[in-house]
Formats: sequence, structure tokens, C-alpha cells
Amino acid sequence: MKRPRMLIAMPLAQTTMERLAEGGDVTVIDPGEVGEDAFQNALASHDGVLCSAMQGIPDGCLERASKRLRVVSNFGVGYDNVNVALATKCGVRVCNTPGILSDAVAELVMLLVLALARRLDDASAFVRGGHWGTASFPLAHDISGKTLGLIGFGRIGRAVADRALAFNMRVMASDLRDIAEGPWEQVPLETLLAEADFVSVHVNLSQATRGLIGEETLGRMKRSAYLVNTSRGPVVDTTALRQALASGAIAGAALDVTDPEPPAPDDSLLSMPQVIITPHVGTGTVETREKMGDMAATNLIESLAGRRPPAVVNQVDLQLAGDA
Ligand code: 8YV
Repeated sequence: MKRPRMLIAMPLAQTTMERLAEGGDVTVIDPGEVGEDAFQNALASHDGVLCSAMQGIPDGCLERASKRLRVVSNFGVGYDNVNVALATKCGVRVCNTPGILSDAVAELVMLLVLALARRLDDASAFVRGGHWGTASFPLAHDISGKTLGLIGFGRIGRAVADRALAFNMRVMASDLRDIAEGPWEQVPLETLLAEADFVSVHVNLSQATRGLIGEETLGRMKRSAYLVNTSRGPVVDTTALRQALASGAIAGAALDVTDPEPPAPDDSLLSMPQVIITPHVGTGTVETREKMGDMAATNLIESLAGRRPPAVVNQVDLQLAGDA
């Protein structure tokens, strides 16, 4: 069988690169450096690509590339960067890296919840600004006894719930599917918004969830509540969020993802003291990124070798050339 050509658009561990090289001919590309056009042209001359889950693959590009391209192996759990229905139609398998990154994202969520409650940014800036003293720094809030509302209760939402329960929080979740029974309550979204002290978003970005957190949703939250978003920026309507924060409709927000990414330098969110923004680093740990690279590589190698890889997104079981 001809050796497959693989396009690798993420930096990976040496051992992972060696494994890929055993499975086929590897081209390394940095889309940020070569530009989108060069990346998209390169796709058409490869059998598979391993790229960031944030690397957009427009429909036209996918259609053109699908004369040869068989696999898009995402480095990440999200797959809103590619039209999966179209990929399926074009015979392109889409893979992702679920599960292994849930702990890392859940840890960041807890960090953000705690940072909002305890005013970590302000406290740090206070000391750096030459101040000190328990009496002069404004009091913060406990998270113990508070309610965490999880919008979306997949693997990551569940991992957040486990941690929040250990912090003695009450956990409620809203999800379209029935969720497993446990020490949490499944509630309608309206109840969650009305009762949660912290609302954390854990849904995929899709047509159904784009702008899910908008003027109406934010208006239903308590004025004392905080929003945490580590999912995808466009799930939150940024204009409505700016407005809700500026008017005091909610108390604050922590965003690991924004719309657009990165935010414009003059975005008012960047100068609001009640807002924490981190640069899309939910999975950004050495351990987790290594596991993601490994899994994304396995997804690519196995697919191109005609075997079933660990994580496929397409609903339809595509038979790739050579599939057993
Ligand atoms: C990554 C992600 O930050 O898993 C996802 O869906 O968005 C992230 O893990 C991204 O793919 C790395 O570029």
C-alpha cells in the first residue's frame, strides 16, 4: 500500500512525531506562519491532517481537498472548525480527543470560579500596587454553600461537578439529554439561571448554541452571579455580555474563550475589573497537551492504516480506503 501523506499543523512531542513518521510521510506546517491560503492548499495534497480544533477548514476548502483528503484529526475535543455533515458527505473522517482533557479544563474552571469569588486579580494587583492589609482590601465571597450551574453536562461538565462538590458547592445542571443520577440536580435552564451563583458553560458550539448566553439569558441571572466560559467564545453574545457587565446585571465573568479570539486590544472587557480573561488555555498543561497530541496522532495513523481510531465524530461509519 502507498504510504499516506500526513499534514501536521500542531507542534507535537518528538516520540509522537516518530510514531507518525512510521505511519506515513509527514509534512509539518505552521498555519500561523504560512497563512491560511498556504495551509488550505497543502490540505489538498495530503491524505490526512492533524490540526488545532481552532483551525478553521472552510466548506469550499474541504470540498476541494476531499478529492484526496480522508481524515481531519483535531487536536482538541471541539469540532466546530469543520462542517462535519459536509465532511461525511465528502467521505472525510473527523476525529477528536475527548476525555483525556476533561480534568485540565475542569481544573481551570475551578480556578476561575475561585479567582472570581476571592477577587484574585484585584488582590494581586493590590499588593503589586504597594498596598497591604486585610482591613483595606474589600471582602470577597465563599464558594462553599454557593450554587454552581452547569450548562451542558458532558464529560467536562461532569468533571467540574465532581470538583465543585468537593468544595461543598450545590451543583445544578441543565442539559438537553437526561443526565445520570448523582449528587447534582438536573434543572431547566431558566431555573439554573435564576438560582446559580456561578454559571459555567460546557456545550459544543453549534447553530443551536451560538449566542445561547445572550441578553435574555444574562438578564435571568442574579445580579450577584458570575459567568464562566471555557467552551467556545461565540456561545456567549459578547455585545450582550459587555452590556450586562457594564450595567451591573451580573457581577462578573471569567472567559477562557472570547469572540473574536483574541479580543481586540480596545475591547472594553479587557479593562473591566470584574472580568478575568485567559488566552484559551483550558487544555494548556504539559501533561494534557502531550496526551492530546498522542491521541490525535493515533486517530490519524489508525484511520489512514484502514483501522478504526479511538475517537470519531462523524455519525456515519465511513469506510475509508483500506478499512477492514
Ligand atoms: C485547544 C480546544 O486549545 O479541545 C478543544 O476543543 O479548543 C483546545 O483544547 C486547541 O485545539 C489547541 O489549539
